[in-house]
Amino acid sequence: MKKILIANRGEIALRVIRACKELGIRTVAVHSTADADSLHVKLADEDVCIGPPPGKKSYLDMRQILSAATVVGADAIHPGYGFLSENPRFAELVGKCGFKFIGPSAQAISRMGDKSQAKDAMRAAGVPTIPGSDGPVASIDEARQWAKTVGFPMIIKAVSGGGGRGMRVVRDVKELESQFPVATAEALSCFGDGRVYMERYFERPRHVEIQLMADSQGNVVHLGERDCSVQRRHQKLVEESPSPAVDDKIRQAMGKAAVKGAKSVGYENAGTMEFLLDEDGSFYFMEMNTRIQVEHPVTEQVTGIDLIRTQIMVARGEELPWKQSDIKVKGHAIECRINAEDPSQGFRPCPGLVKGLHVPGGFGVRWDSHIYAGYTIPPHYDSMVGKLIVYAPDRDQAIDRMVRVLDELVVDGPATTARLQRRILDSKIFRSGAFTTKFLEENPQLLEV
Ligand code: MV4
Repeated sequence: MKKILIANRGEIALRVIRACKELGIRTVAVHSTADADSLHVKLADEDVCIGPPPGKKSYLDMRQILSAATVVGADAIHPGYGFLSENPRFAELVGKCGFKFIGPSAQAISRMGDKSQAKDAMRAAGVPTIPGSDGPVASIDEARQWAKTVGFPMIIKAVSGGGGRGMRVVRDVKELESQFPVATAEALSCFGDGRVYMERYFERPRHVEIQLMADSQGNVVHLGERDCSVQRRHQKLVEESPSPAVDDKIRQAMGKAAVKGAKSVGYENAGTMEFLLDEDGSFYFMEMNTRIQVEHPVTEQVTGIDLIRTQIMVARGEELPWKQSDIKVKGHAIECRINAEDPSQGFRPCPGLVKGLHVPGGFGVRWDSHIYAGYTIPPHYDSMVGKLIVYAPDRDQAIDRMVRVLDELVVDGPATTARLQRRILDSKIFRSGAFTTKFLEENPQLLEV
């Protein structure tokens, strides 16, 4: 593998370029006209403009990306996260055009993309799943039947949804009857697939996910968990590893279940199994993400393993260099996603000029970002401007370090989420580790300035 095209932008494009440089692989950046001055374009060996600013006309345009890969003579394509990373048709087309897709097979992406089918596959493999309908629910009558066996409260989820989009909680038969048609209509308009399934609803769960890595020889290892319970409207704000709610026993059981599930579907490359962790320590499969995730650095910090480098190595056909027993989680890592959004104005995106920038540094600090002083954040894409990651021997020290670096960070120009994250990190409740996905809903004072 001599040349990789990165079908993405922003910090993840940069992250992949950096891994390629260390492996002696040439890099090709693709970009929209809005990203001509982007750092991923400046740092790549070659670059190709693939269209106008809207994602649909550039980073989501498969023909543009495949043409670019053909013209430059790339061997492989790294999709990053978002955009085409979990599009099975793209993964298939990449292969058909003679390039290696750095990720799982189109079949694995497609199977895990159907949330109901994914759940079936995991249940069949012996992974604990949330009690609910066996497969999609076709009618209100059927929905009522499931409510009788499962019990309220229940949650209606879109089969083609994911990441929290297209979900509806119902607390009694009346709500079920009124919400079921709304949920199916919404699923159809949002995902082009009106099918929904139902589950028992957990009121105060934690979101814990297991990082997986698999090679083409069928070896699968897990790299511990990440806790992503600090979210607002399904946007993660803080992620950490290890989870303060997971002990060695839960970690082992969850890791073993995730590896078993991944093996059962012939999974290859990096993936993440999301679990819902109940207050009593029981966990249930929620969904599998078939891409590298935004929050992968916290796992890299606590395991010492470069996940992007490993993705490229297994895509080249190399065997994983470690057995499960070689992988050790040490210390504690926390990540804050810094978004150019104004929390005092309902998290309104704040694109525009970054007049000045001071990046924090020091022991145990990592900044993964594509921005620089003089950079203009384009309004066409998501508002993440960087990820601040700290590593320390234990959770308390990691929190102290994160508070210190959040104080040091200066993004002059756009409003950012950094001060909110400082308040969260410095709160008693975050420090205690005893919070759930309802954290911000139950502590709205943290959102006030
Ligand atoms: C749930 C749930 C409670 N009960 N399923 C949100 C993301 C998607 N992966 C599934 N999600 C949830 N599924 C049942 N049966 C609560 C959530 C949920 C949630 C999960 C993880 C992180 C934040 C969340 C915020 C609200 C709801």
